[in-house]
Amino acid sequence: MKPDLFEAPDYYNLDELLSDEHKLVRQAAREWVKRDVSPIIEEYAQKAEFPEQIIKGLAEIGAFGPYIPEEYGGAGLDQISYGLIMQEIERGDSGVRSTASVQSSLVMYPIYKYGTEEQRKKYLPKLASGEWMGCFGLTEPDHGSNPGGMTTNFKDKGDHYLLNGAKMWISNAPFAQVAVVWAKNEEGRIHGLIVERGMEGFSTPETHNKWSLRASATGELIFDNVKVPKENLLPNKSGLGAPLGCLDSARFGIAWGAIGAAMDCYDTALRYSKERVQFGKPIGQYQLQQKKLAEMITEITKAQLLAWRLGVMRNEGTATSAQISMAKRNNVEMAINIAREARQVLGGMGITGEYSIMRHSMNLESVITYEGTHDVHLLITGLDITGLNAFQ
Ligand code: TGC
Ligand code: FAD
Repeated sequence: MKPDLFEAPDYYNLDELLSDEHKLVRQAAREWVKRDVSPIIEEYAQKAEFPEQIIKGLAEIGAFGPYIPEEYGGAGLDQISYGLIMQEIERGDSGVRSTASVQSSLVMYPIYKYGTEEQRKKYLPKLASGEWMGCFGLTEPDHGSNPGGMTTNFKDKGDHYLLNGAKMWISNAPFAQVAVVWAKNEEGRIHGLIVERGMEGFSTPETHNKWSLRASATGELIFDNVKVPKENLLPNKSGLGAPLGCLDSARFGIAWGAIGAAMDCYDTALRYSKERVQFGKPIGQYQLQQKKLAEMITEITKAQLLAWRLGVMRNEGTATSAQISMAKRNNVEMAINIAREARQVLGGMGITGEYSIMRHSMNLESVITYEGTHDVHLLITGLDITGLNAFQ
């Protein structure tokens, strides 16, 4: 792979909206991605392997629990810092950002928000340091967009719960020590349970043959009469709103992360367009290529503004789930379109692993599907503005 020469675009001087702390946090993440991710990520994506050696570095830049209070091992940062960290990591690779998103928003967040003090103390510091990795089991083979239909269930057996069922498409599953699993009790009410590797009847087979997120490990979670201690139930919230509340946080991170992937594609295409000569001129001098590049920077700038404003509202506690859906949907579509256009700017070189664009392009096919598909987020906006529910 070519050396990482990335320079971040900031066409509207949005840095003026950031605090010194935001910029320091972003700088640390950006330098770490250049040093520890860019040189190795293509090779790991090609061999479809998660680079476990980067876990320590992810923890050091605050990517595990950026907004979890420091007393539990988190970085105690605000939402914009969280977004900036996700942006920088996804600039490197969406699969690496997935690992961080899951650990922070889908494992640490529910334990922090819905767990007991004992659970927080037991799990959060180890998850923040990367000593333990976590995964989040919501999706099932027959229930993806409609998680409320889940059939994974647990029964009260007096001194423990008995868990049965299966989850699929679970990021981090093959190596996670801890799984936050959503299952129905005997009354059909959804609860979160913390399941640990090593519990009898719990297995995590890896999902192979992905053309997307190849540097992220994906797997199933199988529960065959797993005895889960009663103290592993997350007691402070139940119902579908509990897992969906975690998704709000992860979707917010994706709205920022997708900007990183788009910035990397744009920056690569811009540089290439100035260097590549055809018909005696750099291709960047031709109007058709300028149109592509000008539209890319316009869309990136609009997405940056959307993410920044959402971050401000998240910090104030006023952002709605529907506003988060709009940003996730818009920014991922923006990134996938830019990846496709940027690939064309590079001609044949665009399909090779010498450049990051094709990998981003393929990764974004997962990003536009997970955490709610592009269609689901459109219908959430539709419901919000009309009051009419397309899901019923
Ligand atoms: P609905 O009746 O609308 O809602 C059920 C209850 O949930 C509440 N609620 C929310 N609460 C918090 N945050 C949200 N975003 C919420 N959305 C809804 C709602 O108020 C209600 O509460 P209550 O108290 O009245 O019961 O539910 P529905 O069954 O009609 O479904 C709505 C729908 C389709 C929007 C929802 O199910 C959905 O978002 N589906 C998409 C599923 C999804 O996003 N799955 C993601 C799996 S995890 C993943 O992909 C991780 S990838 C990570 C990575 O690698 O980076
Ligand atoms: P389906 O729900 O079957 O959707 C198929 C198509 O139908 C889509 O185009 C969808 O938009 C459309 N559709 C569905 N319902 C409607 C409707 N009402 N109206 C119109 N169109 C509709 N899940 C986890 O729980 N944890 C994870 O860590 C996780 N990681 C993932 C990692 C990867 C790489 C991938 C690909 C997925 C991951 N997922 C995870 C699962 C992901 O959230 C689901 O794939 C996603 O929610 C969609 O579910 P589905 O694949 O079953 O598609």
